[in-house]
Amino acid sequence: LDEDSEIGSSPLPSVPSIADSKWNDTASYAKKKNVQAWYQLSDGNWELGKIISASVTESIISLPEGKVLKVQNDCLLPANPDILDGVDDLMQLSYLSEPTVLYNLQYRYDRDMIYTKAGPVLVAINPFKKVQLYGNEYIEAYQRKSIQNPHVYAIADTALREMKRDEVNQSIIISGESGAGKTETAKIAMQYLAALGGGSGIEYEILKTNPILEAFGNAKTLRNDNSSRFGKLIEILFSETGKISGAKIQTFLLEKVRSSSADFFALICLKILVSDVTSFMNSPEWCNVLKVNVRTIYFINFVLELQLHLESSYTITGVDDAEQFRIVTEALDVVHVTKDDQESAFAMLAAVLWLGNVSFTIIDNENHVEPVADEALLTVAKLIGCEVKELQLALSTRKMKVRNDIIVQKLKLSQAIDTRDALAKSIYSCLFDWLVEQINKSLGVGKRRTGKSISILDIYGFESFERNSFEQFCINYANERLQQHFNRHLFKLEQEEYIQDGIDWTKVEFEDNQACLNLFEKKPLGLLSLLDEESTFPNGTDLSFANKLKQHLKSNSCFKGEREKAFTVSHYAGEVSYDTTGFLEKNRDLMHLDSVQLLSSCKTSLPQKFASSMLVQSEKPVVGPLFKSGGADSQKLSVAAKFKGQLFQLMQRLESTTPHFIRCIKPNNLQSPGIYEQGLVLQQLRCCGVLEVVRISRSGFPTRMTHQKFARRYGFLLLESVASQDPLSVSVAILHQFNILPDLYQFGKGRPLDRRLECLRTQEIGRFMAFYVFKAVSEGTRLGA
Ligand code: AOV
Ligand code: MG
Repeated sequence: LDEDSEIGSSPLPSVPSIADSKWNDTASYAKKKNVQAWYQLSDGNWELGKIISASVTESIISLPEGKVLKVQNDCLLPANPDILDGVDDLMQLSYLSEPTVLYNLQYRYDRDMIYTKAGPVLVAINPFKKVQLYGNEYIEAYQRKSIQNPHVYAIADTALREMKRDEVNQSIIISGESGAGKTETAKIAMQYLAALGGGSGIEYEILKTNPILEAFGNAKTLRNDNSSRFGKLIEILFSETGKISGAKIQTFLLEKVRSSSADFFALICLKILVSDVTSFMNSPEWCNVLKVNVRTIYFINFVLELQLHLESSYTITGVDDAEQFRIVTEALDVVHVTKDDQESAFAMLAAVLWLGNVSFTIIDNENHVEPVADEALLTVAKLIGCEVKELQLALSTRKMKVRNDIIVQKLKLSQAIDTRDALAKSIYSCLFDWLVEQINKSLGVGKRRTGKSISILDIYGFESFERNSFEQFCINYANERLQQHFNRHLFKLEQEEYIQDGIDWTKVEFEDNQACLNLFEKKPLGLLSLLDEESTFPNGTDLSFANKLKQHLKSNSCFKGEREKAFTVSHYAGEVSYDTTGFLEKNRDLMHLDSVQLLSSCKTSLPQKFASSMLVQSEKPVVGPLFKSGGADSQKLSVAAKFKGQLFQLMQRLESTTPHFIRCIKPNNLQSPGIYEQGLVLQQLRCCGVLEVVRISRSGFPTRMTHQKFARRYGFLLLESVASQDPLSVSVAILHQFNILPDLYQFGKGRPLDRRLECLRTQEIGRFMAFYVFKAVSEGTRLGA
C-alpha cells in the first residue's frame, strides 16, 4: 500500500475474532478447564482466575491468594490470552467486556502507557505525575511515525494531516470528569500543533495564553487543584502552506461565583496576587501598586469566608505563587498586553478583593445602610479611579425609574451586600473578557483567513458534588450536549450510513441521551424555559421555581422532584441532585445601572471599558426573555439563555469540522499517581460509551472505498485480465484472486454524495458513489501484506 492509503487509517486488528464478550458455547464446558476467566467480587471489582472444572451451569474457579470458589457460569466472563495483555487498541481484544477493558487499561497504566485507542477514540488516563512521553524528541518521532503508540500527539498529527488532505476544518474534542486531565491534554495537543505549524512566532504566543487564562480562570475545587472555571475553544488557524497564522479563543460561562459567597474569585485573585505572603512582600512595587499589605490581606473578609468554605487552606501544595506570578506577567508581555494595562488589570483584581472588605453601618431604624469610609472603601475608590462619594452612593442607594421620574431608594443591609458582591463579580468577569479580547487581538483575530483551522475544545467536566447549584446545572447541561455530539458521530451517523448503504448490519445499542437533552431544552416545558420564565416574574423565588418544575415535569423519566427546593436529573453520567437555592438570582445576574454608571464615571480606563461593554451587552438585540425588574436595571439575556445560545453556536461550529475525540479518565479521587480504582474508571468508561464505540468499530467496516478507486488502486495486481472493465467487475476479480473471505467485505449500494461532510473530499468522483466496505481483516489476509 502506498503511504496515503486509506487502509490503515484506523489500525486493523490483529485478531479477527468477532468474539462475544461471553462464551456462547454452553455445551463445550469441558473445554473450559484451565481457561482463565474474570470473576466479579461482591465489591464490584473483578479478579482474574482459572477454571478448574466446569459443568453446564457452574464452574469451580481458583482465584489469587489460594481462594477456590464454586460459581455460577453467569458470573464468569472469558479472559483474553496473555498475548493480548496491554494491546494498544481495545479493538484488538478477542473478548471485549468490562473486566477485559479495565484490565487492559490498568496493565498499560501501570507501565506509564497512559494512552490507549478505543477504535477511533483516544482514551487518556491521568497519571497524576510526570511521565516521559512528551517533548521535542517525541514530537519528532510522531511526526516521522517512528512511534506507533497511541498518543495525543498522534491525534493532533492525524488532525493536521486530514486538514491538509481533505481541506476540511478539524476539531479535537476533549471530555471527561473534573480533574481527568482535559486541560493538560489540550495543552499537549497545542504543543504538537505549535511545533509542527510553527515558524512565524505566533505559536509561542498561543502557548502563552494558557498560563494567563489559567491564572485568571482556574481555581482549586474539591476535585481538582487547578480546575477550569470556564469553557474554552481555541481555534488555531493555518495558512495554505500549513503554518500557524493566528488563533482565536472563545470562552464560555466563566463561573463567577462558587457556593453562596464570593470565595471563588477571591480565591483566584489571591492565587494571582498574594497567596504566598512572604514572596509577595519581596515585591514592594506590586504592594505599592495594589495598595495592599500583609496585615490587611489577612483581614480581608473574603479570606475569612474562604477559610470557612474550604476545609483545606487556599494555597496549593507544590505551587510557588511568586513564580506563578512571574510566569503570568511574562506571558502577558508575550501577548502584547502593555505594562500599563497589566497594572490596571491587577489593580482591578485588587479592587475586587478590597470590595469584599467594604463594610456597612446602619443609619436609621429602617435598617438602611451606608458604607463605612474606611481603608477598604478608600482603596477601592482609588483603584478604580472614582470619587469616594460616588462609590458610597452606588453601594447604598438604587435609582428607580417610575414613569418619568427618577426615585432614589436607600438600600437595606442585605441589598447593599448583594450590590457590593454584584459589582465585584461584574468587574471580575469584565476583566476576564477584556483579557481574552486582548489576547485575541494579539493573536490576530480579524486578519484575513486563508487556510483551514484546528479547534481544540476544553470545557469543564461533568460535576456532581454533595450540593449542586446553578453552575453545575449549566456545566452538566453542556456536557450533555457534547455527549450528544459524540453519540451522533460515533454511533448514529456510522450506523445510519451502513443502513443507507444496504450493508447487512446488526444495530449496536448505545445510551442515547436525547431524553435528557429534551428535559433541558424543550419549550415551553423544559428546565431552561421554566427557569427563564420564573426569572422574569418579580415575585418568582427559588421555591416557586422548584415547585413549578415538579408540577410540569413530574412525569419525565429523567426528572425527579425532591424535598423542598431540590430536584434530580438523570444525566448520562449519573444522577445529580440540584439545590435551586440561588438559581433565579444567578440566572438573572442583574447589574444595577447605578453600578454601571459608577464605572463609567471612573477616571481610569478599564472601568470605563467595562461599563460600556456591560451596556453593549444589554443593548444587543435579544432573542430570549428580557428582564425588567424595577425599571432601572439593565435589560439583558438571562445567563442560562446566553449560555444555551453559546452552546448552540459551538455545536454548529463543531458540526462543520471533522471531529477527533479524546476521553480523559480519572483513575482515583485522591489526585495521586499509581492508584487505579476499578469502580471509578468503570463508571467513567460506561458513561462515555467507550465499550460501545469499540464494539461498533470492531464489527463495523473501518475502510471504505469507491469501486472506481479500488479498481484503480489494486487493478494492477490482477494476474488475468477481466472481461468487463467496469470498476465493480475489476474489484470482484481482485477480491477473488486473493481469496479474501466474503465475510470480510461487503459491497455497498451507493447513495447521494452530500450525506456526510467527510464525503466532500471525494466530490470530484461523481454524484453517486458505491462503497466497498471492508471488515476487520486478520494479519494473514491483510491486503497488500
Ligand atoms: P481537567 O481540566 O479535566 O479538570 P486537568 O487537566 O486540570 O483536569 O488535570 C488535573 C491535574 O492532573 C493536573 O493539574 C495535573 O497535575 C494532572 N495531569 C493531568 N494530565 C496529566 C498528564 N498528561 N501528565 C501529568 N499530569 C497530568 V476541570 O478543569 O476540573 O474539569 O473543570
Ligand atoms: Mg480543566
